[in-house]
Order: sequence, then C-alpha cells, then structure tokens
Amino acid sequence: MSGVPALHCGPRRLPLDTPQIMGVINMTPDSFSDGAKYLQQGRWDLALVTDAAARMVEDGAAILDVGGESTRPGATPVSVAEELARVVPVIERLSRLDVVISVDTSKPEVARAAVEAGATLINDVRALQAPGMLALSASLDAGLCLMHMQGEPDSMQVDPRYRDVVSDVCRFLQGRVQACLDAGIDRSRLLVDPGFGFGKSLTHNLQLLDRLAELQSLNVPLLVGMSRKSMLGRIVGRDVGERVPAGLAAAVLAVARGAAIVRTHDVAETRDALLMCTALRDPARFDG
Ligand code: 8Y7
Repeated sequence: MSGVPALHCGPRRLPLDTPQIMGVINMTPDSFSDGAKYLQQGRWDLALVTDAAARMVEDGAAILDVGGESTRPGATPVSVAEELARVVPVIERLSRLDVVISVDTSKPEVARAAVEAGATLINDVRALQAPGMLALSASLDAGLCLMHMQGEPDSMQVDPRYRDVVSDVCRFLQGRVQACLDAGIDRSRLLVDPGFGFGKSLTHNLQLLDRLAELQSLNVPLLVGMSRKSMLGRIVGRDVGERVPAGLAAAVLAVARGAAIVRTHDVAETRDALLMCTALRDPARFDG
C-alpha cells in the first residue's frame, strides 16, 4: 500500500506499509522470559548475542530492541553504569547488521551512548518523561517509541485503576506526542505503544487490545508487545515458554486493529503469522 509513511530512524527508513517485527535482545540477568540467555559464567557472551541477533534478522526482524534494564513487575532499578556496560558493546557489534537497532532505555545517558554506538531508535517505556530525556531525544535524529506505563515496575501491578483504560492511555500518549512536537521532534520519528502489562489488569490489557484501533486517532504508528507476557499465561494457563501460539494470536489481533510493529521474542513464528495479515491486505503480493 502506498501513502503509508515510513518511520524515520536516523539515516534509516523503516517502511510501514506491511507489519514489521521488533525482535527482543535482553541483556538482563533477571528478565521473566529469557533472562541471562547470553550470560556465560557471569559474563555477557557477545558471540552468543550476535548469533541470536543475526538469526532474528534472517527470520524477519526489521528492528532489534536491546535492553539492559529489567522492567518486569517487581524489578529493581539498574544504575547508569551497569546499563551502559550491558547495552553499548552489544549495540556496537549489532550495528554492522542491516537492521534498525533500538535501545530500550529511559535514561538520557544510556540513550546518548547507544545512539553514538549505532542505535537509531529509542524505545522508552517511560515515554521520555525522565529529566533530560525529551531534550536529549530532540537533539538526536533517532526514532522514538513512546510507551504508556502506570506507576513504576516495582509496584505497577498492585491494583491498577483507570477511568476508562483506552481513553486514559490515549490521552496520555496524545500528551507525550504533543510534548515531542513542541520540542521540535518531527512526527515521522514517533511510535506509540499502549504498554501491555505495564500497570494493567488482565481486563485492562484485553480492553486495550480489543479497542486498539482507537489509538489510530493519534496519527502515529502503533507498536505492541504482548510476547510471552503473563496476560497470555492467565488466559491459556501456560508457563512462559509455552505462550507462543497465544502470542501469535494476540499479534494478529493487534495488527488487524492497526498495529504497525510487533515486539516479540519469537521472530520466525511471528513472521509467518503476520504474513497472513499482509496477504489479506494485499493479495497481489503473493498471487502470480
Ligand atoms: C514492552 C517494551 C517491554 C512493550 C515496548 C517484555 C521494553 C517486558 N515490554 N517496550 N519493553 N512495549 N515498547 O515482555 O510492550 O519484554 S519489557
């Protein structure tokens, strides 16, 4: 489809006429789904990370999201020095790949170093609200993902409340988009994300998924991340390693409601699922 704008990520352009995949590279020892995957005898193994990343690109990821701060429910904060040590060497190595490298951080010091190391997208679960983060982001040329989170990871899942979760999240994201525009950031650099699991009950998450199309009124492409999350486990009654089918269904439901990018740990499977969405939208791509 023409007329769908591409996302501006520094020197890179990410076309969004078909749904795209963001693969997760977790440099956290305590992530709920794949923590410490690349840790060997207490040290991060860059070769293991590079192999996994190259595989994700082969499997269909257009973005790799490198994170060094665990934001899972109950997680404790990480220092700037520790976060830098976890993500910068990885980003330097992965920036040789033909893919958008995203840094999952809320800290201006980490975002700056990550972009210098080759990241072209900043994925901020705090939507650039940390002191200095909006000004720093405006001074860079990277793409920016603005995510909604209610509260902070240590306590966000304790009785989350909304008036109406969809309109509350929509209003918050609208405010953050406006803050970016006011800071001189071009709309073509922005993504928004409702933040599944970040200060939301199961019902809140399902309302957001079902009414995701309402967020299209923000006129910014939507990114969603539900891969392996407990919202899936609560529904299908399965442990984290057995949530792939539920995650694929959730991804397809989200894309059918307008999501442009799906963040996932399971790139190859998600590629096939999203190709079914692409085929319905544009049969000619596959016919003849
Ligand atoms: C999300 C995310 C996580 C998400 C965006 C996990 C860093 C938990 N979830 N970023 N990050 N959206 N934009 O499951 O849903 O990996 S951490």
